[in-house]
Amino acid sequence: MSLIEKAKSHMMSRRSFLGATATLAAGAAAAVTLPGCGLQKVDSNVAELADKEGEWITAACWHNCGGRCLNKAYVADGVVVRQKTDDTHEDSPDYPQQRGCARGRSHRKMVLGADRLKYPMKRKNWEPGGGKKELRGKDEWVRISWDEALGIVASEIKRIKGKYGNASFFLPPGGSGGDMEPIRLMSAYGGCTTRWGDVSWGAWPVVWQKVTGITTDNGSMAGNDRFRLRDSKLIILWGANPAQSSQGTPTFNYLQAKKAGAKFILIDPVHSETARVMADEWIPIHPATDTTLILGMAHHILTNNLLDIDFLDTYCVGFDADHMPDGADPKDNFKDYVLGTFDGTPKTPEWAAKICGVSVDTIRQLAQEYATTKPAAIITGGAPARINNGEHFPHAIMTLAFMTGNVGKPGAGVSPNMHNRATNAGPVLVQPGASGLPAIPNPLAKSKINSGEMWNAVLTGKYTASKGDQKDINIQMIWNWFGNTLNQRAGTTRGIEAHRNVEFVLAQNLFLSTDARYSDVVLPVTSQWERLGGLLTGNREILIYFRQIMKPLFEAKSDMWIVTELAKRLGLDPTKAVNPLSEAQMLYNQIAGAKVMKADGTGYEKLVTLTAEDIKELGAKGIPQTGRISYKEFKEKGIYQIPRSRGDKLEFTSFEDFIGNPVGKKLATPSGKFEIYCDSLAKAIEKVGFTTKSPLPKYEPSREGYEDGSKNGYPFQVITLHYYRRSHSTLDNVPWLREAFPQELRINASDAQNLGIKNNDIVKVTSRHGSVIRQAMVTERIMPGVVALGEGAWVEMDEQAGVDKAGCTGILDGHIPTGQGHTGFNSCNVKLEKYNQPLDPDVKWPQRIIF
Ligand SMILES: Nc1nc2c(c(=O)[nH]1)N[C@H]1C(S)=C(S)[C@@H](COP(=O)(O)OP(=O)(O)OC[C@H]3O[C@@H](n4cnc5c(=O)[nH]c(N)nc54)[C@H](O)[C@@H]3O)O[C@H]1N2
Ligand SMILES: Nc1nc2c(c(=O)[nH]1)N[C@H]1C(S)=C(S)[C@@H](COP(=O)(O)OP(=O)(O)OC[C@H]3O[C@@H](n4cnc5c(=O)[nH]c(N)nc54)[C@H](O)[C@@H]3O)O[C@H]1N2
Ligand code: SF4
Ligand SMILES: [Mo]
Repeated sequence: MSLIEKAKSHMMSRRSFLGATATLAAGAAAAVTLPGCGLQKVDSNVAELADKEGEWITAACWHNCGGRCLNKAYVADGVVVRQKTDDTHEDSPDYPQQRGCARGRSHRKMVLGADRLKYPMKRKNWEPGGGKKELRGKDEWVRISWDEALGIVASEIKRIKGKYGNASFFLPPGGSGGDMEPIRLMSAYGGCTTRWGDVSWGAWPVVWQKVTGITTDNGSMAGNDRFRLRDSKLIILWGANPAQSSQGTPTFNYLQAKKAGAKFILIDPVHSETARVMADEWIPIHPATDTTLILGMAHHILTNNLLDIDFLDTYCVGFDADHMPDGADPKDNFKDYVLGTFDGTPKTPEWAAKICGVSVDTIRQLAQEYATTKPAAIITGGAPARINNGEHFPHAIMTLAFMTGNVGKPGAGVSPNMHNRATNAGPVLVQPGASGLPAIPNPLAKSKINSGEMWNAVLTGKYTASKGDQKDINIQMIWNWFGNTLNQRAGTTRGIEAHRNVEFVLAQNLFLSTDARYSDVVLPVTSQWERLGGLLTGNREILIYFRQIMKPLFEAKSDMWIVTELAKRLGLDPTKAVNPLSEAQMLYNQIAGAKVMKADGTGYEKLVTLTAEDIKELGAKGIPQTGRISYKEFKEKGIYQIPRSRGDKLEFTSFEDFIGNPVGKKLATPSGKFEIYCDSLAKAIEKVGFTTKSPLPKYEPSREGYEDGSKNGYPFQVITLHYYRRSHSTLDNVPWLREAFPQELRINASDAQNLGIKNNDIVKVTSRHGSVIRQAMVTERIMPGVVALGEGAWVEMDEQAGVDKAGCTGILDGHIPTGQGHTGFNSCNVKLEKYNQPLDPDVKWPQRIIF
C-alpha cells in the first residue's frame, strides 16, 4: 500500500472511530450537525486534499517541551494535510537543522483531536456557591452558550468578591509560563492570590545566585556553548538525560563533543536513553543522595593531594580555616567538615558508599579521574536538585569543581544546563521584541502561597508568608488556565480535596485536563494554530516565527477574548483594564523589536527589515526599518538561525571574565568570590520559613529521601522522569504517542523477581500520599531499590479502589514545602505490590470527549 493510501485508510478508520465515540458522549446529536469548521469536516476532507495544492506554513510547537524546533504544516483549503520539520538548509554538525521530535510531529493529532473542548460546559449539579461540590471530577457535563458561561463566571466573581474579598481568588500560574491574562484581569479588578515556588530547577536558583552572584536565568545559561563543549576531555552528565528531556539539537551537540574525544560518564539511577547513546560509563546512584557521593569524592581529592590550591585561594572563600569570609567561625570550613575534624565523621568514600550505593572503588576512581582530567565539565539537569530540602546538592557540586579548578576555562564548568538551552550556554543570540502589553500590577502581590502549601492552605485557611509569619487565607475560587496545576504539582490527592472544598472552580483549556475535569465551568480555548501567530525562542541561536494555520475550531476562543468579555461583565473598560493593543500590533512589536547579536559579539542589531507594505500586511502601526533579513524571508522560512562556526566571537564559557581578572571582574557576592561558605544563602533559606541550611555544603538527608523510606515501610524510591510521550501533561491524550510510549513503571529485574512481578504485570505503587497502578517494565537499566515513572499522566481516579489508574506522579509526591520553596518531586518513598486486577492499555481508554 502506498503511503498516501495508508494515510487515507487511517483517516477513514479515525472517522468511523469519531462516529463511534461521539455516540458515547452526552448530547451526541451535536456530532452530526457540526459547523463547517468542525473536526468531522476537517478529517473527512483530508483524504481528498492529500494531492491538492497548498502551502507550507510554520506551525507553533508552543508548549514547555524542553526543545524548540521548526515544524511546518501543509495547509490546503484551510486544512492541515501533513507536517514536516526543518529543511531550510543542509544539516551539518556546525549548522544543525532544528528538527522536531515525535511529539512535534504528532501535533496535528493534538490540535485536531476528537477530544478538543468544543463549547463552554458546566457541571450538571452546579449551582451558585457550589452545588454538590463533592461531585467535582465525576459529575456530568452540560453544554451552555458563551453568554451563559461568561454570565456565570462574572456573577460568581462578583458574589465571591462581595462575600470574602479579593484574596479569596486563587489563580495559580502553571509551571510552563504562558500568558497571564486571568491574573491581568483580576489585578485590574482589585487583585488575587497567586502561587509561587520553582518546579523546574529544584534547589538550583537561590544557590546559584548566592554562591556566584549571578541573578539571571537560574543559571540555565551556564557552562559552555556547543563549540566549547568540544574542548572538554571529560563530561559528567550528572542526573541529565538530554536524549529524552532536551529534544532538538542537544544530543547531536554532545555527539560532536564525543567525536572530538570527550569521555562521558553518566551518574543516574536510570540507564537513560542518553546513557545508551553517549555513556562510556554509567554510575547508578540512590536518588537524593548525590551529595554523599560528592563529599566522598572531595575526601579522596583532599587526602590525595589533588586539590587546585591556587584556584581555591584566588577565587573562593570558605574552603579552609585560612580563607573564611569576615565574621565566619574559622572552624566552620569545608575542609574540616569533609575531614570530620570537629564532627567526628570523616566523609570518606566508605561513608558515602553506604548511603549513595556507589562502591568505594568507583568513588575513588571517579574522584581521581575528575581531578586529573582537565578541562572537565559537570553538567546536571534539574532532577538531582528536584528533591526536598535539596540546597546542599548544588552547593556541594559547585564546590567539587572549585576544588579542581574546573571552572571558567573552555571545556570546563559546573552547572545546571537543561531544557532547550542544554549544550548551548551563553547570552541569547537572537531574541524577539517586547509585545508592548503594559503590566498591570496585582494589588495583592504579597498574597502568594507556595506550591508545597497551597492545597493545605485551601483546606486549613493558613499559609506561611515568611519565617514566623503564618497568615490566614480563605480561598473560595480556583481559576485554572495555561497550567495543569492539580496534575503537575505534588500532593494531587490533597489538591482534589481542595478543588472540592471551594465555592467555584473555573478552567479554560483546550482539553478536559485534570484541572478542567475537577472544575464547575470549562471554557474552550483556541490553540496557537488557530491564533494570529507569534515568535518562539529555544536554544540561543534561533528565533521561530509561526503563523495562523487554521480558523478557530468550534466555539473555541483565545484567552485574551475570554478576559476581555469578562471585563465588560465586571464593569471594567477592557481597553484599559485588560489590553489596549490589538493582537496584530503586539505581533508586529515583537517582530520589529527582534534583535540579533553582531558577528563580533559587541551588541545587537535589528533582525527584520520591514517596509511600509509589510507593516500594512501585518495590520499594525509602525515605522519602516532595516534589519539583517527581509520580512518576506522570515515569514517564508519561519525561522532565523544565526550562522556559527568554530572560533567565532560568539563562543561562550561561564566565568571566563572572572577567572581572567579576579579583581577587576569580581563576582557580585559579598566576598566578590565563589562562596563555599555562603552566609547569604543560609539567611535566604531561613527567611523563607520552611527549613534551614548551613552556610556550608553538607549532607542532610532529604525529607522522604533515601533514609526515610525503609524504616517506615516504604522501601523503594520513585523518580519522576520528564517523558517522551508528552510535555508535562500536554500531549498525554494523543493516541499515537500513547501507543508509542506507554506509561510504564520501570523496575529492576531483581526487585521484580523478589516481588513476583513479571514484565507487563500490573503493579500498585503506594506512597504516604496516594496510590497509582501501572504495568511493569522489568529491566536491568535501573538501580535496584528505585522505580521510575514518567511525570504528566492525566489522573484517572478509581475512587472505589483508591488508586489512580493513569500513573500520575503528583498522586505519589507529597505536598511538602522545604528550602527555597521549590518542589522536591524526586524525594518520594513507595512500596510496591502486584495488583491483581487487569488494566487496559491507556491508548484503548475512551477519550475525554464532552459536548
Ligand atoms: N520529553 C520531555 N522533555 C522535557 C519535558 C517534558 O515534559 N517532556 N519538560 C521540560 C522541562 S519544563 C524541564 S524543567 C526539563 C527537566 O529536565 P531534567 O531535570 O534534566 O529531566 P528529568 O527527566 O527530570 O531528569 C533527568 C535525569 O535525572 C535522573 N535523576 C532523577 N533523580 C535523580 C537523582 O536524585 N540523582 C541523579 N544523579 N539523577 C537523578 C533521571 O533518572 C533522568 O535520567 O525537561 C524538559 N524536557
Ligand atoms: N512529579 C513531577 N511533577 C512535575 C515535574 C516532575 O519532574 N515530577 N516537573 C515539573 C515541571 S519541570 C514543570 S515545568 C511543570 C509543568 O506544569 P504545568 O505548566 O502545570 O503543566 P503543563 O502540562 O505544561 O500544562 C499546560 C496546560 O496548559 C494548557 N494550554 C496550552 N496552551 C494554552 C493556552 O493557550 N491557553 C490556555 N488557557 N491553556 C493552554 C494545556 O492544555 C495544559 O493543560 O510540571 C512539574 N511537575
Ligand atoms: S522538541 Fe519540542 S518544539 Fe521540538 S518538535 Fe518536539 S515538542 Fe516540538
Ligand atoms: Mo520545567
